[in-house]
Amino acid sequence: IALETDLRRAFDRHELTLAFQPIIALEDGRIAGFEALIRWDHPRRGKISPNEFVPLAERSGLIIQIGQFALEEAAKRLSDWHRVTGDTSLFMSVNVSSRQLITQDLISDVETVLTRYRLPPASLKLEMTESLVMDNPELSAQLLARIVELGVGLSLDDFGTGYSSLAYLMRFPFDTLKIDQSFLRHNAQPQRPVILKSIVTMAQDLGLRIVAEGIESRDDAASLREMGCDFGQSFLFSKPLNQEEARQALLAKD
Ligand code: G
Ligand code: G
Ligand code: MN
Ligand code: NA
Repeated sequence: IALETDLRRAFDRHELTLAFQPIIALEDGRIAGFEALIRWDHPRRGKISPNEFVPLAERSGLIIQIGQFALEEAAKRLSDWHRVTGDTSLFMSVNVSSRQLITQDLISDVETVLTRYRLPPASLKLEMTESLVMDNPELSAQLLARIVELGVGLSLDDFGTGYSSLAYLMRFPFDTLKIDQSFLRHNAQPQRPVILKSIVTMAQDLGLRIVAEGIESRDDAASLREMGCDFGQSFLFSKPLNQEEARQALLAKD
């Protein structure tokens, strides 16, 4: 409860920021886009992980305001980076939690930032986990369909870890699948290559783009690329960056 009070105050005092982790095209190593990740630097406790405060924000309802902040900030940064690089295919993926989809007028918020920052709709992606649509699958499917109608991308995060991963692909209009880190990080299981290959093949056959998270070695990056995996997102390529570092990384390319 104390932390919840702090979180509300943190929001009012602008202690929340976004970090941006590059998403790399495995084909040529360039930065194809970023995932926006919320950060809280608590005045006394230091950095607090979103794994800790996002669930809290969901319970208290503050996730609505935090989500609007993240969407707005991410869109603003993306429009700046489109301008400085001249590359409007650069994309930004923003995490959205279930509570936001159901409670917030997410669709009009998305329309607002697309217009305000004159973003090509396809350069904005919303990223969600499988647990997202558990409570209200009918409504979620309708809302997600309207987001897709705007031309905005939808990524299924943490793919392969929930029991209903495959059912989700049939039910909801995702265009990108993010392979969960646990398939790559600290994973030397003998079945791993077969499972990765199957996921990539299936995703390709479904016409989905694929991001592999948590790639640990150049060898893994190379074999994923050969399998047909489009993108990698991991510390191997880059940690999450602040906005200035991200801008520098974009301008430093080639
Ligand atoms: O960046 P880090 O590993 O600490 O992120 C932990 C988790 O927090 C990730 O799974 C991510 O999906 C989630 N997260 C990060 N930023 C946001 C956000 O803006 N909104 C929501 N709902 N979740 C976020
Ligand atoms: O659940 P989600 O995929 O949104 O979580 C993304 C989080 O995973 C980011 O906060 C990021 O810090 C973290 N992350 C990304 N790449 C790596 C990696 O290679 N190793 C580890 N340990 N964490 C990573
Ligand atoms: Mn994510
Ligand atoms: Na993930």
